[in-house]
Amino acid sequence: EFVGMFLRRGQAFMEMMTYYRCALMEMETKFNVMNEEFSLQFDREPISNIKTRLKSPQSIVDKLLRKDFPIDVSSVEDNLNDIAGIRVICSFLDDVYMLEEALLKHDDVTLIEKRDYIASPKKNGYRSLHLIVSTPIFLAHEKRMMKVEVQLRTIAMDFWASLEHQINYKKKNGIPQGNLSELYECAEMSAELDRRMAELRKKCGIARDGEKEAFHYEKIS
Ligand code: 0O2
Repeated sequence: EFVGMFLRRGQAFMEMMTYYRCALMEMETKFNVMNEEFSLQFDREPISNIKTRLKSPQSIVDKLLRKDFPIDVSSVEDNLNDIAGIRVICSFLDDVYMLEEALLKHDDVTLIEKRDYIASPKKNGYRSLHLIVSTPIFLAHEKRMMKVEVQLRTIAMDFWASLEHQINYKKKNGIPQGNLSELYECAEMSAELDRRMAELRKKCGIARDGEKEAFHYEKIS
């Protein structure tokens, strides 16, 4: 019913979703450019995969209702930060923080909020670095600032989160209470994998510090 009401004000809603889609395109390009540059310099790709998603109208309305916000377009823009989401799956743990630093050096990207679930994993074991950033899109007659949720995680973190999402996250009949510790142990195992792969990388020919130094960004303007 609410979704119908929302969508009847169709034009404004469609425009807003188009702007978020454009913001995702801009953000995806930023990460692709960083990956290309790094790959050219070091013959190694810090990004394994990128996924983007726009929140569905139903989930937008559900979230507005849940949080008691008005159901209209400006309320979405003011109150919700995750309409446009980009997930950047990184090769190694260091790459997560290297890409965060590189992104935040872009002078058209402003950090609004940061949640580091790698430094402080969620109770169930979920790990990822979440950033809410604002970035401009350039339209014919205006520049619009758009919010994007960026999730940075390693392949191991994504493995756990993708499977947990299927069997437990927000599910009514998720994993029984008694088995939650096993889920947590699996998250610990994925964290251990990240640590061991980072150690192995240090031992191979690639000088991590060399990469880091050479790829240290100055503020780009
Ligand atoms: P989906 O289905 O992935 O789109 P907020 O109300 O926004 O302030 P929220 O939404 O809880 O708080 O923010 P948080 O904790 O930063 O999580 C946002 C997103 O992170 C989720 O989006 C998931 O994509 C992911 N996430 C967070 N916790 C978990 C978890 O325990 N397991 C998994 N698999 N993913 C998680 P959505 O929209 O909730 O879900």
